[in-house]
Amino acid sequence: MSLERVELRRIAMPLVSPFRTSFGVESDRDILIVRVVGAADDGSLDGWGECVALAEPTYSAEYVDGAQHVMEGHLLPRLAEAAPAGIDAADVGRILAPVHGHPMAKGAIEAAILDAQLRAAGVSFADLLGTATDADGEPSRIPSGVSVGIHDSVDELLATVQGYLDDGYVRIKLKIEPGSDIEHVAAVRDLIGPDVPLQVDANTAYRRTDGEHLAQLDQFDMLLIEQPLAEEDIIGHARLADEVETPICLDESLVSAEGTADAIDLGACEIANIKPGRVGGYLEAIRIHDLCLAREVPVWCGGMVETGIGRAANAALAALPGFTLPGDISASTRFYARDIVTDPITVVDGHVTVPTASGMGFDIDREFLDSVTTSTTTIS
Ligand code: OSB
Ligand code: MG
Repeated sequence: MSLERVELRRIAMPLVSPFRTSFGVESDRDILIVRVVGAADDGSLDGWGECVALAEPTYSAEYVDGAQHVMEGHLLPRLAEAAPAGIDAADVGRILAPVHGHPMAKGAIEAAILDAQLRAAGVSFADLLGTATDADGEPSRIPSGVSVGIHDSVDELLATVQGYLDDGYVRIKLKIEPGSDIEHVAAVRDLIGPDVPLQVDANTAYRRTDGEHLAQLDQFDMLLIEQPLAEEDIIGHARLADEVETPICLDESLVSAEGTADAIDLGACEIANIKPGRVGGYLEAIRIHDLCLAREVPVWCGGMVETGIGRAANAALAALPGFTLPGDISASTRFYARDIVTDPITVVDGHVTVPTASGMGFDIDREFLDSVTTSTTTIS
């Protein structure tokens, strides 16, 4: 496609309830949406991508103002210069590689271009991946897990978890931090019984010396412990994997296929959380899926509190065969009273049907999007 202009939109989206993790509390999201407008042989085309950077650099180094800044000043000019006549999503990673880091900003641009290309071809992302239908030719469905924030009291936590069980979620993930861990997990395991899959996410809140403490979680028969240690601490995670029986899963540490392969080789990554935004886009996410499948490392699709733009594409990705564990792909209503797409993700019998609308699998609710837009910067 040839790029005519790029719109960088910021939207304000209140969450239905505050979401607390070991790195902070989110009550409202300030989200950067990328729209690419261009021309194809058979007409004009349009594509949308969502940047998963949060408002503050507390989950990773990226944050939404920084993502917009690097797009305007460094990423979009490189695309315009490298491909004045046209751009293919498959080339975006290579063109932007001279800019170090900023995978969330790069991934959002690539996603918007991929969306535009697929829409122009009348093909869905699920068609491209081969995940639109299952082995019986029926529409693919993926199991839906929910990520539960840290609660002040165990009683409040149990009430929230019960609500999600009533909604049908088939897997519970609890956010933990020192002081809100063993007791909280014990109470939830007691509530949900032995058969509901359970896992925890520490978002880097522990230290290398916490192995003995974290080994107390082994008694609760959980799927995994997600990112207990710092993003850079691959060796620490490998040591922890020897000390703790529950599999260690990496999230923040995994930002590329190469790094994921190394973490696996070092014994630090027994399970991988693949988040397309964090690794620089859907194409790198597919490469990570493929290498994990070849190495028999189970993977699941994480979430970044996405709107329907990111959520639809995540669902198509999560139907690939290596995604053997339920992802954090909950209903849009888990976070937002109203979504910016006309076809928000829903959960029926604990499952999400893989979207097959052409492009990345969603259509924008333009009127509602406009109503939540706080700024638009157009680059042409
Ligand atoms: O660590 O997985 C995480 C949300 C924001 C930032 C980091 C994380 C999360 C979640 C929620 O756990 C996942 C979701 O349902 O979108
Ligand atoms: Mg995580």
